Amino acid sequence: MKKTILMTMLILLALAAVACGGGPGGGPGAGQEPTAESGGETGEVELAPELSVYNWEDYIDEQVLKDYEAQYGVKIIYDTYASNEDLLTKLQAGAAGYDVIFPSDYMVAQMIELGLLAEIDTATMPNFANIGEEFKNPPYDPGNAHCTPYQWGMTGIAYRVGYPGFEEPPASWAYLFDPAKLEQIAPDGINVLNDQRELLSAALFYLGYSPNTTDRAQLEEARDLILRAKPYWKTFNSEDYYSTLMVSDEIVLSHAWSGDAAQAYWATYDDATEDGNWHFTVPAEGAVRYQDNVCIPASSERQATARHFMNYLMDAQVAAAITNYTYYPSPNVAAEEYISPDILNNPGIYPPPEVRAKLQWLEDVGDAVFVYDEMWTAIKGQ
Ligand code: SPD
Repeated sequence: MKKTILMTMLILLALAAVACGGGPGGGPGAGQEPTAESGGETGEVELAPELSVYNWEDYIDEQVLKDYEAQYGVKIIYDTYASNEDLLTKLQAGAAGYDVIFPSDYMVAQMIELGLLAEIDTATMPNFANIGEEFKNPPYDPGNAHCTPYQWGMTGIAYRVGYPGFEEPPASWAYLFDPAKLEQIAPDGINVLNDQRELLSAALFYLGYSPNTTDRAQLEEARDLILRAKPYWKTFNSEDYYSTLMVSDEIVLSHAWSGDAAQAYWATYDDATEDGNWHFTVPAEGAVRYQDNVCIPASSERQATARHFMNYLMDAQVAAAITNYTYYPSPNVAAEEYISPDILNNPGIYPPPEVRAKLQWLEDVGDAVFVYDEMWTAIKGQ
């Protein structure tokens, strides 16, 4: 398996370089003995003995965490969540104790509005210079006053290559919602993302509406479309669907995030055919593009250490190691020389302009969020 070996070598090289170097960014603070955290900025901070990190499932190379622990003596307490809304609920409950979180674009805006995020100053983070201009100063967090970009991606359809029930590629949301197609495919298994904005967006795109609509009638139409299709879907899973459902052929089609689909592709890659069993396509009606971010809850009591960890994640070699593991594109342009060419040149991971043109960001919908919540309760409750 040539490509896997190549990728493993790149990851090892990147990690060895981090281990031998003066620390990510080479900035001061590297190699300091940890003590109880004392204020200060990234370059001067005395690090806390522990840091609580809360991320999406399978969204970081564990070796990156181990390297940080070994290099800085900070023990990372790591936990995962399934959706932006689950993360929000945990933070609003107030008892989480998390120091670093990874919300998506629209959720960053919601959290800022609710006062849930701490402010940061990227001028104190030398590795922020590694982030591409395209990803800085996003509308949902002007001036990156709260968060730094982590990884990005797109939402589409992952499908089992060679399955006779659909044309290839099945580039339409009709494969999730059209009863004629569902009748044919459902016996072999369909999964949808267990994510309210994502699933409602797929339905809204299919109906020709904006994924950010605040029109109640349109949202009710999307809800009803989903409820009609729901009996045909085998699972609602956005955490481990690619490893437990796709790779094992429990299903033939999944609503999917691009990096997760790429993981299934590589997990089933066959040297003989030089292909994987799972491909990814972006529906013609339009699809979501997202940017996940590294942020610090306002409630964190270890904010200086959290900022130090944020800076570490933006090191070029660390960011490359993460992308080489997750298969999600990195906003870190300095990382590109360390990212496997198989990933950089894969249009299912780094989309070409004609695909990018079909993608739309999810935005904070203001008070309409309560209508989205209501639709989601109806969808999951029936
Ligand atoms: N397995 C990691 C999935 C993280 C994907 N980001 C979610 C974006 C939601 N709009």
